[in-house]
Amino acid sequence: MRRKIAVIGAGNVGATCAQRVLERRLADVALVDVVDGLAAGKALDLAEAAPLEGHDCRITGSTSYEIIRGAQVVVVTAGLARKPGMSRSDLAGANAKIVGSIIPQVVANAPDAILITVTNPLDTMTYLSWKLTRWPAERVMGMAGVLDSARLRFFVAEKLNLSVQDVDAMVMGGHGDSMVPLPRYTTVNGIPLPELLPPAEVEKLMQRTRDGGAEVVKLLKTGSAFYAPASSAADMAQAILNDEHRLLPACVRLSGQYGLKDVFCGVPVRIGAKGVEEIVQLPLTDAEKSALKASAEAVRQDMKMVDDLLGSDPSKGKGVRPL
Ligand code: TXD
Repeated sequence: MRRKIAVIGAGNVGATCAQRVLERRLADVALVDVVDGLAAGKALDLAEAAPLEGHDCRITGSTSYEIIRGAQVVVVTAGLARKPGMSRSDLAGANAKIVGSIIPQVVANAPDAILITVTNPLDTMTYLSWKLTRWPAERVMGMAGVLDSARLRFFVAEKLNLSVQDVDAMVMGGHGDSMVPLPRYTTVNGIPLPELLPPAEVEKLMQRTRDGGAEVVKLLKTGSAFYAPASSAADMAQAILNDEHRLLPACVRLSGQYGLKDVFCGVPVRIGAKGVEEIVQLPLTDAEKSALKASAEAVRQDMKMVDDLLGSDPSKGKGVRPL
C-alpha cells in the first residue's frame, strides 16, 4: 500500500513540508488550501520536480478534502503567521476559526490518521484540534519542541564551532516566551553544555532559543520561519510512518506527568506508528520543574479561550463542531 501524508495549508510551512516529505521519499502527499489554485499549483510544480529529484512519490493539491482520504498522517499548517512585534498568542482568535473549520473535514476524510498540528499559538491549537477530533490523545500532537531544540542545537554548534551532528538538545514547555530549554539535557556527544561554557554564555544561548522565532520574523518582516519548521514537522511525520520510536519533544496532553494534568505542553515523548507511544518523564531540578509549571500555566490560560469558543461542555456535543 502506498503511504500518504496530508498537509493542510499550502503556504510557506505547508508547501515546504510537502517538499521535504517528497524529497525524503517518505510518502505521497495531498496538499489542501482554501485559496483556489494555490495547493493545485504548488502540487503540480512539486510533481514536475520529481524527475529531477529522482523520486516516485505523488502529490496532488486541491481546495477539496476528498484528496486526503487514506492519509495516515495529517499535518495542519493553515493559519496566519506572525509579523514583527506580534506574539504567537495574538494569532489565537483568527487561527482558532481557521483550525476549527478544518478539523471536521479532517475527521470526515481521514478518520484514522494521526494529527500533527503546526498552526500557532501551537499548544492552544493542538488542544483545540484534540477537542474537535475527539480522537484519543495519543493521536494528536503539536510540533514545536523539535524546532526549538533544533534551533538550540544550531546555536550551540555555531558557538562552539562544532558539527551540529554532535549536539543534542531538549526544549520543553509551551511554544512561547516561557518555553523551557534545558542546559543539563543539552549535550555535545554526551557532555552537558554547562561543562563546556560558563553560565552566562549558556544563558545567552537559552535566551536566543526562546527568541528564535522572533529573530527570524524580525529579519523576514513579512512572515515567520518555515524551512526549519517544515523539517521538524517532516521528522515527526517520518517517525510515525516508519514506526521509528523516536524520542522527540512534542506538545501532547498531559494527564499527571510532571505534576501537570489536562494541559497541552511540550515534553519528551516516544513517537511511532500509533502516535504518542509514551510520555517520557525526565528527572528535573526544582528550578526546572517550576519553569515547566509556569510555562504550562501560561498555556492553560490560552486554553480557556478555546473553551469559551467551544461552549461550556463540548464533550456533550456531537463530536466535531465548526467554530
Ligand atoms: O513551531 C511551530 N509550530 C511553528 C508554527 C513554526 C512556524 C510557523 N508556525 C505557524 O504555522 C504560523 O504561526 C502559522 O500559524 C502557521 C503557518 O505558517 P506559514 O508561514 O506557512 O503561513 P503562510 O505562508 O501564510 O501559509 C498559511 C496558509 C496560506 O496558504 C493560507 O491560504 C492557508 O494557510 N489557509 C487555509 N488553508 C486551508 N483552510 C483554511 N481555512 C485556511 N486558512 C488559511
